[in-house]
Amino acid sequence: MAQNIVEKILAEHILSGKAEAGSEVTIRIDQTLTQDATGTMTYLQLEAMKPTKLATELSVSYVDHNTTQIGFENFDDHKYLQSIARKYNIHFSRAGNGICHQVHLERFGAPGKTLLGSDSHTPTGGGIDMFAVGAGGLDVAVAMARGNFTFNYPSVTRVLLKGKLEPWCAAKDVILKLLQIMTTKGNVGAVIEYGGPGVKSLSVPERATITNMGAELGVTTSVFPSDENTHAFLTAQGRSDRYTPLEADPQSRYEKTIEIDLSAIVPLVAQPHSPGNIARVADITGLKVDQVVIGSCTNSSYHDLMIAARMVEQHVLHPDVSFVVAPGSRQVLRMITDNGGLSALIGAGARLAENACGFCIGNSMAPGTDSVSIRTSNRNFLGRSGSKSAKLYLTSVETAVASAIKGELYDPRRLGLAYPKIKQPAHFQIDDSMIIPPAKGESTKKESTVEIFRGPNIGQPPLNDPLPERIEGSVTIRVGDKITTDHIMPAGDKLKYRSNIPRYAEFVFLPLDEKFSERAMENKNKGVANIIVGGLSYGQGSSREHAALCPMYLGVKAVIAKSFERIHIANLINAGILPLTFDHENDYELLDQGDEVVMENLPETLTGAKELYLFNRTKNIKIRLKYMLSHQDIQFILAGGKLNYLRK
Ligand code: MIC
Ligand code: SF4
Repeated sequence: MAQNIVEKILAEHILSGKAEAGSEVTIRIDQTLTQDATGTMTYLQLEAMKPTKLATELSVSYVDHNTTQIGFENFDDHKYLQSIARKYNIHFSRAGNGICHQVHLERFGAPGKTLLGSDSHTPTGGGIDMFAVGAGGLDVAVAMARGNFTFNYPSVTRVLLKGKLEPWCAAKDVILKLLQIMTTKGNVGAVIEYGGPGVKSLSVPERATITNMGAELGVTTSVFPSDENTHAFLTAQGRSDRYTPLEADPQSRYEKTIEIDLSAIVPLVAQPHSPGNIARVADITGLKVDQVVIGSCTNSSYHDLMIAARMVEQHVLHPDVSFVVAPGSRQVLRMITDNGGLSALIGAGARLAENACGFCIGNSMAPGTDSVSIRTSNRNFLGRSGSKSAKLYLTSVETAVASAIKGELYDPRRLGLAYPKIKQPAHFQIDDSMIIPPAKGESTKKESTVEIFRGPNIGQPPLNDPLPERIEGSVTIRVGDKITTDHIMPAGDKLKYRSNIPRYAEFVFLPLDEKFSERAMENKNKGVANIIVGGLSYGQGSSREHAALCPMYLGVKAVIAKSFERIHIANLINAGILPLTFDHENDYELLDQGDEVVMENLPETLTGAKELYLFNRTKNIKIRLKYMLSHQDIQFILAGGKLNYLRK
């Protein structure tokens, strides 16, 4: 039978379950990646599983998020990660080598492979035809220890690309267009497969910009075919041996098809405070700009940086704009250094930021009060930049630089410049000296002699209690639709507490309610369970399992929402927190902050697939709830989380 690309890759990797949309399957994972902000907890959980050997073909630990190093915490954590990498035969990409997704694409990504990463933008790897999925740290630890990952077999949406982009219109505008069509909610369980004649006009880094922001659609991942452009990219990276062609068979089937004519794409912008709030750049006039930032895993490739360099070569930047450039990797930085691109940028007044996440996660370059920041990154959630009143607009590099030149959000087509032609180099500059490979022979030793470095910031992975008979508690907070993990567990200057759950838990829901953590702790100390009530698409955004672990630490026992996003619901289950939905969405209105509630006979109800009710004592009403949990999920919840279950 004709197969699409997703079906082909999954057929090669499926270990158990039915290849049917929505049914639970377990697949073999070839590669994993972690980054430092989720990595410390991932490896603490890996250690707790006591594996003797890793089950993956390749695992890489990157340091790219927490590189600001104010205080001792980050550096200590990096040392912990480096010692763990040595112990478990993991490649270690040192601080300074670049953003995990960019470096992985350059140095490790390979068509047809599966990749599980403890970062929601792991699907960047789909640009090189990997089935690359973001997950919580514990799931990545399990993939390293056991070589597999369990998820719902996806439904495949085809995005058929026709035509070719016009000058000044970029890959970023294509994904912003798709965000306009599909929005950021309601896409859980889908995978996007790109196809059609337009694919050939896009290079691997351009494809990676598109698959990167599939994360914002909420899809499981996105993939491009592997073709001559994939071959050219791998060859230029000195890795042509990793090339295998992979295309969809003619007549293969898709759940649905969306057609995009690339030649009709125009510069677009995601306005505050959602990547799905799309408008045409040309339709927004007179928006004064205070800051422009080029970078992040979405737009920090050699191609992106060179577009910026060529544009500013021909112009002086607007004096009211602070212009920041953060290359994606050491490879990109060295290449633009050697070819004069960097000099052009600095000559124009660019501030060079580290080739790391930095500004994107809000731990540097925070914009000022009420200011407007144009960024090439992927998320513009309220407060994410580190400045609550700032307004973040997400655009292509072309639009961002045009805006830096003009001092206002500006359609690059109006600059009247010749569009810079940036050719993919025949050979990228290859220098892997900042990637420490696994020590030869370490894996064959029975007892590793590697000593693990643990600074005072490194805690223990928190554990939940087994699910009780009844949950008696209070609605500690009720939040609205599209609550992101940045709302639940802010990053920015708090990021350094990622390895220290009790400390980090002090900031749960900080952007929404400064008193939440205190209230939850008080309840916990009185033996009252905390219940969170959420709206649609609860837990959008990042893969950070801290958005489940910290609430769990504070005694949150259940989250009742209108709907959940994929990674976050998995993280809640892993933490032993019950994720529940309303039978009638309007019942959301029947639960207010402070209401006293009770749920009874929980283990029996879940294992017997019985109806679940919550009794709201304050309002004296019974509310019917739903749970979409697999047999396996229920086992994890009964045990008080996946780690408890696995250790038993
Ligand atoms: C993000 O972009 O929000 C992050 C920081 O990369 C997160 C991971 C994290 O919170 O550490 C992600 O996207 O998963
Ligand atoms: Fe880093 Fe930003 Fe990409 Fe997250 S989205 S991995 S913080 S660059």
